[in-house]
Amino acid sequence: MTIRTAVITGASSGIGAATARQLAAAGFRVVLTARRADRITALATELADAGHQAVAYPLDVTDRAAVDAFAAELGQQGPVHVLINNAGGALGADPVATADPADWRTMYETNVLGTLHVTQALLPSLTASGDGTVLVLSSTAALATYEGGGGYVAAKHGAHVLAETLRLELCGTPVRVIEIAPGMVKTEEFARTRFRGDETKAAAVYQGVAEPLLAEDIADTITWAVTRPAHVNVDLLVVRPRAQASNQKVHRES
Ligand code: 8X3
Repeated sequence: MTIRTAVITGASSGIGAATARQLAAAGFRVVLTARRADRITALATELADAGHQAVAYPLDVTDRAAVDAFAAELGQQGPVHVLINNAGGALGADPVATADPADWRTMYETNVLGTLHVTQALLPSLTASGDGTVLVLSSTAALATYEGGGGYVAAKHGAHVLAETLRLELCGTPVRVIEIAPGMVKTEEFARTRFRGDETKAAAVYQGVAEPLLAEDIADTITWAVTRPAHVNVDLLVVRPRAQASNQKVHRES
């Protein structure tokens, strides 16, 4: 059987890196993309040393020309079977009244247009594979809002709509569209990036939560979803820690 190829965006840390490790362990050839070349190169080396097939391709998903060049180069190596649209993130937690429009623009560009770019560029290859999967990593912020969530919530709602619309449009083709919507996941960078390096604010997000989800929990969910038989489409899966019942209902032990 030919080895299946999975492309992971945002593979330099957190959920993306954990997903790369788990998909490699599940037998995929993994193509790691992110802006930070040093990180994905180190991860590709780690995976290759462990006997897996892994390559690193530095890429900014907001750069359409670069994404097209990436897809053209990858296309010469055979079909892509799985695309994990993981690149994205939050910037700021300001109220709508005072949020910086530049943050909103950046979040839309990474979470929505980045996903659009890579999906459009790889869709011919995913279709040609005869059994393709597009996975959109959204968020519980894609489904409901909260105070201070504004720009991130709007962007993740955009990613959710992209996934829903694409699933409708691809019905009848050999490509399925999966959306995974995680709640609170404690990664090394998500909250730190959101609060621009303010460790106190970042730590407060998880304060008192006994067991927030970890990147490995979501990687496990992603790996499960993409390894279901081809006729099984996990449309939308919401994953939260047990201590979180909604975006704002979080059990914290003082
Ligand atoms: C992360 C979940 O609650 O920080 O996607 O918006 S939340």
